[in-house]
Amino acid sequence: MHLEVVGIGDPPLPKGASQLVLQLLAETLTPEEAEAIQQAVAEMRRIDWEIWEQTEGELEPVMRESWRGRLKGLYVITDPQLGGGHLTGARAALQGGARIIQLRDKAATTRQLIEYAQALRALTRDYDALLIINDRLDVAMAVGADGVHLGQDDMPVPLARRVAGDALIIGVSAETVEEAIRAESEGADYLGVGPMFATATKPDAGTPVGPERLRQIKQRVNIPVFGIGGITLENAEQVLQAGADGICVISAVLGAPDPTEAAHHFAQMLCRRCKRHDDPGEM
Ligand code: TZP
Ligand code: MG
Repeated sequence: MHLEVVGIGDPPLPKGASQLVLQLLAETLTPEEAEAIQQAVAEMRRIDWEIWEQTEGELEPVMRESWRGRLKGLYVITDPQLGGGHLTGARAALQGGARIIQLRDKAATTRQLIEYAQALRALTRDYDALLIINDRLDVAMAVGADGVHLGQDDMPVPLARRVAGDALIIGVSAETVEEAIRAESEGADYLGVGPMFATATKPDAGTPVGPERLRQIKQRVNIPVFGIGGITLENAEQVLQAGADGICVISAVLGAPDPTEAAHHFAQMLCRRCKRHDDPGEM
């Protein structure tokens, strides 16, 4: 009996299917035929693996480049206490024009986080927006989020990269120029620099570093930089003037009487700035 591999199958056979087929045919196959089928299956697996290895190497840089263009604009971090909770708040922010949503909840159990993250994954897909998970690389990977955001006390970037590979955005909080340069050299995809101004949302955020720090950091790194902390519609222009690629907010959007309207004002401000710089980006 001669068997030739003609395709991998569409849809592919479920895992273990070849064993099942062999069991079903066990009484009708000669040992030589069974051996030939086993070899054909092994060959298919080898071809499958080769294709995976080749395309993975080619696709990842392309994927990373496509994110670069999306790491800008209005970035809203959800809060369980603000804007009606994670889902309602995120929906309002997206309706107003947010392009990136981060799930941040320091009190939730892992199971709750997974549930929020899964719901936010579906929602952000509807709006073609990015989903980033704060702190938890495992949750980000489990729900197919676009990325994870890590602080200076969280998992070191090289280790996160080792676990996640290139197919995940890694954002890093940086307060100083040194932290920013290190994060970029370790493989961070974007930075959150702050706190820009005093904020009550994160009591341990530290002394404000101001837009000037963001300007210094922008001069030293090539990855996108977001200003964060105490940003309002009144002071956001200072952060943009300092060179921010986007702004990251919680209370100014989710604590507003109408979060969609607040997000819309921020998005318009960012959009006007893009037009001034002849940037065809949508935000
Ligand atoms: N990281 C630095 S400041 C901050 C975080 C999460 C809080 C930002 O919240 P707000 O309400 O926009 O100041
Ligand atoms: Mg953190």
